Amino acid sequence: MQTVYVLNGPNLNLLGKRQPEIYGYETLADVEATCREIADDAGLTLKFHQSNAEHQLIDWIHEAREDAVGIIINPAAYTHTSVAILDALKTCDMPIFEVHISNVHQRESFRHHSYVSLAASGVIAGCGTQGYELALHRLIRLLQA
Ligand code: CA2
Repeated sequence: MQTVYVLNGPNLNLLGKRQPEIYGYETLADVEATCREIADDAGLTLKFHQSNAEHQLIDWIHEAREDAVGIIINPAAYTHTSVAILDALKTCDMPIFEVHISNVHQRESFRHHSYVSLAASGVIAGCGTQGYELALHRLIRLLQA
């Protein structure tokens, strides 16, 4: 079975528990359950992870490089700071989708720039947690093409 990685960066473990006015009421476990349903229906294996540590996210990207057909990543604050995550993603020869729950372009100017976008096939922002589903559907479409 083909494997897809969904990776989540720092503080996203708090999803649904703090700042619902920005990030909504769904928890990361809810997001994982929805992604798993979509992946199961498409016959894909889903690896879903969250870490607050940059090196851990990079290690998972290296893993994905070896055994995945696509990556969906919400790098959270590392989006705006991490050349290391960008470099890791650039070694992956597969579709990569960057997801942001909030509309980063409507927020502080430091959130307007993304290093990760340089490696992304597509970017989804401001669609709430549904952004993960949209990215997964797009990835499935690409895999079936
Ligand atoms: O909108 C997004 O998905 C972000 O990637 C979320 C990051 C932020 O730094 C980016 O600029 C945009 C922050 C993730 C923090 O997640 C929390 C979730 C619930 C409560 C508190 C933080």
